[in-house]
Amino acid sequence: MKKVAVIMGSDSDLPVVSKAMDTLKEYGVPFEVHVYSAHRTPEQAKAFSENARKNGFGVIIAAAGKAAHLAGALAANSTLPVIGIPVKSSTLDGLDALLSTVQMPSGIPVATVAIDGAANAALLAIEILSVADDALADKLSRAREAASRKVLEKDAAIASQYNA
Ligand code: RP5
Repeated sequence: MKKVAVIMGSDSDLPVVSKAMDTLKEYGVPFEVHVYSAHRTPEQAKAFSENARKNGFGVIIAAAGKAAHLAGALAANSTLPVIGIPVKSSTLDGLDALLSTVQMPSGIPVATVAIDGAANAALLAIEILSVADDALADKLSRAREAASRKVLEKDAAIASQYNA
């Protein structure tokens, strides 16, 4: 199976990003984690993304806050799918990072999840890998069914409490 790269702009992003690692572990998807910054270590970020495909990666997740250029910078140097996580780390509540991550110019896409949406970033990466992996696709379906059952149980509990 291809690996998922999880790159964060700073170790201060880890509390948010760790949810992506938890989700990848849950699905048994191999991953590698690094701290590379588009601004503070641009050479390392470039070298990583340039070599990511030949190093066995299938998807890159990139998390950054403030003027969040990391996902775009990695996407500029790789044709692998890149998923951006805007991190809420500033006085602007993450809106700065959201806009910096999502507003990519045509030709260099970044699939952007919600502010601090690390679990969804991992799920989207898993869904991408599942295109070529039936066992992974089955796990995803089973998880969706289990999540639906939980909501239906909650519906039944609340409905029985309030409905005549
Ligand atoms: C971004 O700046 C990082 O991704 C982080 O969210 C933010 C603040 O970084 P630190 O100053 O906490 O290292 O590049």
